[in-house]
Amino acid sequence: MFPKLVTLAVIGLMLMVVPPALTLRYTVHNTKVIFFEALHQCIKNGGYLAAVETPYQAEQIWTAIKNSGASTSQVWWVSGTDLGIEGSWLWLSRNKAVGTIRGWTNWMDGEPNNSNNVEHCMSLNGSKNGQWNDISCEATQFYVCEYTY
Ligand SMILES: [Ca+2]
Ligand SMILES: [Ca+2]
Repeated sequence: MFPKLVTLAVIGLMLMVVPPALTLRYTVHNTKVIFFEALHQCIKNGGYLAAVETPYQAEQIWTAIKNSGASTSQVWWVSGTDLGIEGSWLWLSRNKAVGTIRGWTNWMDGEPNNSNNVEHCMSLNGSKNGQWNDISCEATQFYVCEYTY
């Protein structure tokens, strides 16, 4: 009886802490577009430009990128931006601040650096296993969409 209670407690705890985004699926688009075109294309496809809220999601997305066969020297857009308020990062696909879940972020060392005061969109760096870098929203890069089933 006691182990059953523990199991139930663990399942209950998992339901509380595991984000609903576990049920997301991803598509990797190896076509270069600016950030807002990526946002647009994902919506047109019935999804959204991806958010990376947890290490699990980061791993899922990185796996999808590797499976896409693209060179990992490339860069992929995800939906983080600080375009509205410099230094204040949001996921456009979540209406939530970056780092909302347990403060987790995945920036590369020294990033975000808002280089030349023009870097307001988040990209995954293929040469850094998908760690994040802020770059110009006008750069043309690949992108990752997410979909709820
Ligand atoms: Ca910025
Ligand atoms: Ca940067």
